[in-house]
Amino acid sequence: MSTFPETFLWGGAVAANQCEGAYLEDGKKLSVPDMLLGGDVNTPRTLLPRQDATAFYPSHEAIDFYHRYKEDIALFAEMGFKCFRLSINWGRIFPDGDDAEPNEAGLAFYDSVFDECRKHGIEPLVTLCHYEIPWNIVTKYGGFSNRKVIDLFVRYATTVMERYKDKVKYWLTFNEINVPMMDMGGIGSLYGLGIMEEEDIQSDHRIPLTELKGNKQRTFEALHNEFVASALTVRAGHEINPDFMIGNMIAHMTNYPLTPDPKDMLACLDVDNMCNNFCGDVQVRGEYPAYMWRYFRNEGIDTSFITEEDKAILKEGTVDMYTFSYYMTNCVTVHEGAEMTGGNMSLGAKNPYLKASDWGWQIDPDGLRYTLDTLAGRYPNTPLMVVENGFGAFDKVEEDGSIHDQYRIDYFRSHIEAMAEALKDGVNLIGYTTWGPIDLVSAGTGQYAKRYGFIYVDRHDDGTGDFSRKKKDSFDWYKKVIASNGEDLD
Ligand code: P53
Repeated sequence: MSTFPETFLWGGAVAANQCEGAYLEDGKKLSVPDMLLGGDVNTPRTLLPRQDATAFYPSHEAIDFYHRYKEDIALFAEMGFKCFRLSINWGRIFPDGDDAEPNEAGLAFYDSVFDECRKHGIEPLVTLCHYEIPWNIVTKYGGFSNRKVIDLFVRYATTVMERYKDKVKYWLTFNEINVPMMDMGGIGSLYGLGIMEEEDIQSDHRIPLTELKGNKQRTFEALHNEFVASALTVRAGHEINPDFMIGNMIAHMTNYPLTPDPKDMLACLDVDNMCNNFCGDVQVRGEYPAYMWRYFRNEGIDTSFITEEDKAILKEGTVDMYTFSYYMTNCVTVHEGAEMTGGNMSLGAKNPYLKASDWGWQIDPDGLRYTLDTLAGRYPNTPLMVVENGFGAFDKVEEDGSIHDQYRIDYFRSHIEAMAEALKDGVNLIGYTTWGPIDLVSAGTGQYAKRYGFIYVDRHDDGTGDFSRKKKDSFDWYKKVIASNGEDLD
């Protein structure tokens, strides 16, 4: 008897902008990721608010999934995937975001992708917005800070939910909706909310994403508009098909107090509430939590944008499941002099008990059990799903073409063991999709070199490579894991 339920959704997850490429094909226009150049572990990605013909943009071709999805989905099927998480690229359906009619070529593309999944018995899990807001929405509307964008998003969401109502049952509204809470200024607001200050939009030079200007008031207003858009989408989705399971998606960066000092514990509570709990509480419980009202008062945020009508919408549009990404944990302390995590994102103090990836992300499988148990306690009636988890690493192709990624197998094994423990604790966990089952472009650094896949893609940061696919050692390993329903992890 397996610890994992018979119906457990094993699979993998990607985002359109990180794998499709074909950035201007069949009517698509520019979206946020198409403006970004690559960086690396120490160098932030940069943005020039116009296209630069001489630059290399990783999203423009990505891994060419747009033309190779049949081959790729067949490989996922060979591993035994029950579920494939992917996003619909908003800009394929409404290229400018505000077009009068949807783009039929874009709709037809996803028809074929979902048909291909169904052919192999794979259940699609669709993210409606994964960091790929049409660029026109950023420059013309100010992203989600403009209430008109709520309507534009809901129109897009209902268009695709209506079209694919018999092909897709599982939906997520916004990827990692809480990311603006971790990085108020640049990346979170631009990726997640499509907002950039006018001064940056007018810039004639390349801006490192870490230097984008931010505005707290505007960020909270935009985030609120996304909550409303998400709730309206949940409500509309249930009218389109009452069987839909519609979830939220949170980047869960679990924190520990660095020391047993109660002041560290309280600081940890504050960070957790702001970064991890706030958005989930709104989307699962349908209202702003008390600690946020206190925060808004302390910070002098004008909350008049949260209207009575919006509050009713949030209550009616609570999600059917809570999904999250889990990569690492961090520590919080009020004490000075603590060593911080390095890499392309410092998110807290270093944990002396944990090792980190080459990108500074601390590896913590026990933290996944802790996170699952904590979430189950917080939202006892809501099924949970881990929709991203994975290990970004440099891979080496041997002369005979093999790729021995034992480090990746070790990472997954320990995290799957942690999920089994959580299931024994009684957590209602319904599925697991690993991040990047096939190598793709990193969101944080724009690199190809930060590889996540069971499948290797021959494509490199200097633009070379022929896009051919190869199985890594982890491919057969994950296949065995799925075939044994999580029992055979050797
Ligand atoms: P990359 C930050 C921290 C944790 C997850 O990330 C994050 C981010 C934003 O970069 O994003 C999610 O590619 C995101 C994916 C992303 C994946 O994690 O920076 O949903 O789009 O690719 C991994 O290594």
